[in-house]
Amino acid sequence: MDRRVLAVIAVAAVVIIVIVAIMVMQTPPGGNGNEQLGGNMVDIRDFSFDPGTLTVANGTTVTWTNLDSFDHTVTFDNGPFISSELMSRGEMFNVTFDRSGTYNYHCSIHPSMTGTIVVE
Ligand SMILES: [Cu+2]
Repeated sequence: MDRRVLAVIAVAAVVIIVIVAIMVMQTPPGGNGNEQLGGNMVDIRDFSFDPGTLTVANGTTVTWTNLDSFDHTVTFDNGPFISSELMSRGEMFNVTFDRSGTYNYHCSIHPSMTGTIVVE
């Protein structure tokens, strides 16, 4: 009886260790995914795109969020991807990048606001 209990405890311990190991491996180094390679979020704030250049894997959906009190757009300089409508504060815009390349974009209201998505 005691040995069966010990066996159950041992199996449970192994399962927990495996789960923790998987969680640790899936956590990107550095924590906050916003500003590092591999993130997929661009904040729009203070009349700029942050990060200004975002590198993503092919197939990634990138989300822009307007944190400014002013309207902005995400408008591609050229290329196959659709541009956003006017984005008010708090609005989000998604684009799924399904082909490799470097895509420059800007805000159609404030052309000095520019950003780049690099799709690997
Ligand atoms: Cu703007």
